[in-house]
Amino acid sequence: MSDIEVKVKEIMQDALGKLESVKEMDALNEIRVNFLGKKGVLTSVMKSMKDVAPEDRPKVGKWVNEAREAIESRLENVKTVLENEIQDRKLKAEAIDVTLPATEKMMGHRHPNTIALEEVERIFVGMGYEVIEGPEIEFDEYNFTKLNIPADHPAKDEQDTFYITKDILLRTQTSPVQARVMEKGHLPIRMISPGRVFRSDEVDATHSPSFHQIEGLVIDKNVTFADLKGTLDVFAKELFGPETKTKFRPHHFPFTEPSAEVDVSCFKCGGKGCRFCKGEGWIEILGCGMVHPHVLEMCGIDPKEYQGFAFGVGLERIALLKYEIDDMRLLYENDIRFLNQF
Ligand code: 2NM
Repeated sequence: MSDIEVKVKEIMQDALGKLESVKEMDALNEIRVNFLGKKGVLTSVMKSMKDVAPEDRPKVGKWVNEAREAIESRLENVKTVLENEIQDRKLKAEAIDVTLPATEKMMGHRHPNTIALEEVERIFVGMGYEVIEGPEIEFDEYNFTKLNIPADHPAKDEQDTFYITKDILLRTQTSPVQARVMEKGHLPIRMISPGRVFRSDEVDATHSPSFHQIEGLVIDKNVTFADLKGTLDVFAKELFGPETKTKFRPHHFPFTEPSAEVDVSCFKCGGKGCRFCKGEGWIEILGCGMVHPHVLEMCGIDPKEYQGFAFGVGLERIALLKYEIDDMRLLYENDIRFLNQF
């Protein structure tokens, strides 16, 4: 064997030997560069070709190429093995133990107001009512004037109402929505309007400057107080149970004539009197009446042809009663431990 052939064989053995013990990709690349790179040992043999006799050059070229191919092929094999090892290690490190208990998800809960509202909506939608919402910021005209509330009415006092300008305010009731619907003139009307209302009240167990109302309105030909009584009686029985009785007490509202407040028999004691109804046997739940002819006129409806009844319930009041909550402030804290109970 010629010196040069021995040298090429040695280089090859050296490279293959080093490849046997390679453990990392970096070391593998180092071997590639050292043996096959531009300044590598095998390349330097090729570069020294000028010192080889011309007739020997093809042979030397062949040896070098064979050595290169052997090293390259071994390099590729080792590379595949290393890549598989790296992949295995990665998979092991990222393995998920599916038998571990799952992390608990935080679940929200419907607010008692929402539960009560959906219940009230279900009852009235079942009787053919539409649910119609309107703006929380209103004109004085819709909130008061069109509802027959005179300039000297206590509700209009700056102490009781949040005014934005002289003519614009935060609505104190949802009846302005009904004034707007009446004005549109599509009759008959059967609607409830739920929503947020505002009054300049001090916060305590039964008051909040922002609360919710559901007001109802029916306008048609030949509507009487008997329709109002029948409707609200059905409502009370649906909401508080079939044994519930209703009692209509005369009252005054500017927008209805005659007007009444409605009590329901206590659903805890059945009317005998208990702690819940403060010994009364009755619990007040809403106000109502026949829509005042002047209100109809101001909203463009002829009171000789059409009549109607209206009512208003406090949503919080219903929620507090139905779920036996004794402090309204609990409804505004949104503590999930409280909300989860309903
Ligand atoms: C109540 C009590 C009595 C009422 C009146 C009207 C309207 F727009 F027709 F005039 N809507 N709601 C009304 C009547 C509201 O709340 C205690």
